[in-house]
Amino acid sequence: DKEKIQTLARTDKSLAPCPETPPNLVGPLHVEFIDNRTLDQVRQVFSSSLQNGGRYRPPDCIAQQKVAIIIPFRNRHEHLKHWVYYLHPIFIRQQLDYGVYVINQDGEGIFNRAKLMNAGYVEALKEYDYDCFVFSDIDLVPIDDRNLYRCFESPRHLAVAMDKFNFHLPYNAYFGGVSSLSKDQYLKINGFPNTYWGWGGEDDDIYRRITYSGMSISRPDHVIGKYKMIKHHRDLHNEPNPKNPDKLGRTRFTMRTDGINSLKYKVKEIVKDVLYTFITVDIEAPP
Ligand code: BGN
Repeated sequence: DKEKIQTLARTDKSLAPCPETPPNLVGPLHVEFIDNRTLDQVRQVFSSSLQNGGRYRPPDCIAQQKVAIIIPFRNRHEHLKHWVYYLHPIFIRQQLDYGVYVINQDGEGIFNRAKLMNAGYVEALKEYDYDCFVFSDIDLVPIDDRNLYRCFESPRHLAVAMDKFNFHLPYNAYFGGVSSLSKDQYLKINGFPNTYWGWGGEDDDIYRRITYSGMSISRPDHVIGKYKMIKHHRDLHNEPNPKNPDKLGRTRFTMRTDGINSLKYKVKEIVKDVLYTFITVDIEAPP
């Protein structure tokens, strides 16, 4: 069957590495979040090209990197259908060996984006030997497929030109939206903080972890790094947290004890859709 053939192909030494620059990229994309798109339609489109759980690898070459795409999530199915519709074809053209992991926060407690991303890192590694992790918000769709969803010499910030910020960085140290870190880079910063409940600051904390660990960040240019954000109202239970700015002032002292080495959560359910692996986790959120 299909799985067996692909396993054979992988061990076949005659299969060459994929080229450094994927040959089938098209550049700028037309992206429109139309109302009548449905998840079922999108499933139909990709059912023959993806393996269950939102997995794919190029059939004719060995991918440059094994990439886990991690999406922190709660109550955003309206966005998920657009995200998978646009992102899967991009990943396929980029010749990634990849899997999409939607990390769903269980319950109605306060949201915690960075802790969900830590849980996604652990869960993805239980499944496959990923060497690169792309962390993406569910509402951000790149509008140029030359923006490669892989890892680089330095941790990478991919969402550099979002429409909501007028296609500019809101500030130079901005690291929000979409980013990528290799396994080594992620471990070097002790992963992400688990203690930023509610909106704001966790991405700035991650940026500081990177610089305090002696690394810098890389970015695509402003033409390739353009993004469209799906418009939405602020979520329930994700208010800006007034404690977070102070917390950020202590990152240097807390980052060695608050991170992947102190992560605690429970898996409630894992559902394999053709488009993604949907993992519901209990992260012990305060009410
Ligand atoms: C910043 C937030 C980021 C957010 C960007 C863009 C904080 C920390 C307080 C100093 N930082 O202000 O988390 O991604 O805006 O919206 O709130």
